[in-house]
Amino acid sequence: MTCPLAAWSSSALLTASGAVPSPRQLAAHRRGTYGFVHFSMNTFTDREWGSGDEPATSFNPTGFDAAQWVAAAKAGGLTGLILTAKHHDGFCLWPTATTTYSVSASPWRNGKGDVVGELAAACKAGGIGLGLYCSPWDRNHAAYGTPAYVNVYHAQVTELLTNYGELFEFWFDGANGGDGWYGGAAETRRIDNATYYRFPELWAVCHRLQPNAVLFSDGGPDIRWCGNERGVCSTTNWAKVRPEGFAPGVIPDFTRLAHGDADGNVWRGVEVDVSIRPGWFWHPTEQPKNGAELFGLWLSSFGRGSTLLLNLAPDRRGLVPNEDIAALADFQAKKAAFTAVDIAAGKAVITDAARPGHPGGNLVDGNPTTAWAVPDDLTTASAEIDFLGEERIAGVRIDELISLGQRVEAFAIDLWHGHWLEVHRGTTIGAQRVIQLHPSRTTRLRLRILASQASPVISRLSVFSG
Ligand code: FUL
Repeated sequence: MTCPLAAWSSSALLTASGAVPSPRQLAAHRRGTYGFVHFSMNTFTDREWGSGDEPATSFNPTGFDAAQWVAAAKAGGLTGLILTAKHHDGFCLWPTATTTYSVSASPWRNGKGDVVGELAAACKAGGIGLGLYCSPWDRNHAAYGTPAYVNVYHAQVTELLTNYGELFEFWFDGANGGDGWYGGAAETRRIDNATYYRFPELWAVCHRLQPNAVLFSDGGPDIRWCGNERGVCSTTNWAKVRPEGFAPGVIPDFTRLAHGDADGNVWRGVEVDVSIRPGWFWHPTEQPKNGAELFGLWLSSFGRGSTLLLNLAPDRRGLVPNEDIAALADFQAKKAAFTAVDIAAGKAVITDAARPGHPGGNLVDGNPTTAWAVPDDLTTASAEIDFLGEERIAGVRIDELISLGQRVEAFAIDLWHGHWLEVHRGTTIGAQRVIQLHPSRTTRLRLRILASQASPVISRLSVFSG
């Protein structure tokens, strides 16, 4: 005979399905929207990819102020900044022991400056995270292409991991154009992206020295690229992949990078990187995107389950230009206005099924660790909210409880207009799905899960009037 208590417990007990995020991957999802900073030699030479022969003396910001970058980031609601500590030209923004091609050879702060150090201190003071990017490709270094350079590169990354406090992310770029200055050789050097840099060995060092930092590259190992720099990720977005064959600069299938793999065996969420300006670096003739465009990019990246890495481009003073700060502030205002009023919060939720201990009310309790869940044998379900009066509806946010895996394959949103009218149909949900709807007035909203790899576990349903 089944003990009723045991039956209750086993049905209430929620277990993971498929690949799940590690603690640092979960933290990366929660970081949400954060910033990139491209500021280096190229800022002074009006280039995107420096050749590596630009004199170190060209780097000379007149008013560098890392606290101003942090204030700009915060105006845009960015939760951290990832700095190009070294871009492809090889110029190091910190006083490294590995090369003389660095801020130490520049006139800035009489050769005593450290951009990485000043930004680390400013991020800490401002309460936002710090991440770093150190380009594997180095168009300055004479030994580039030989095993000796790879030791130099590993030493550079190790310095950055060791000397600047806690990092939330380390960024591994996949670009390699072949030609460069290379200590004066000025030639084309080809390397095998998959093997040359000894990435697995370096990543083990990163994880040992900075266990909370996620490692980004085209294919991971912790978070992956979306496959474009336009700020748009795929509407079907699985945060899991089959990783074989991917490496920084090695992308066997762009579609799989964009969608992830529905049958992926490891967790690997998408990060969408896009610049506030046409280029990654500041150029005198370029202008930033406006707040509405940035809000659109937020919807097409974060809104599709990804994180958003929005690039800032400080100018030759070493400051984020005022027009960029205005755009960031407008972006933040638009985001805040859209999400300000959650008319679902605390409302009664009627579901067609719920597991004991995981009622529909968990969708609207404001607690990201509780969820509405249905019995194991169900892969479809619906939840309905009555607003107890007519409300303006302009958008919704749905979150899966991804600590237990990503499951939902198809969903729909219906509004009550005397009958149920389907106003949105989507595929994956993942960490979060934010959908802007054509604004309308209604009394009830229904979420239908139409297909799911395992019984759906949904932690949030917000309905925005904004
Ligand atoms: C690319 C680089 O080649 C660009 O210059 C930029 O740094 C971008 C974020 O990544 O691969």
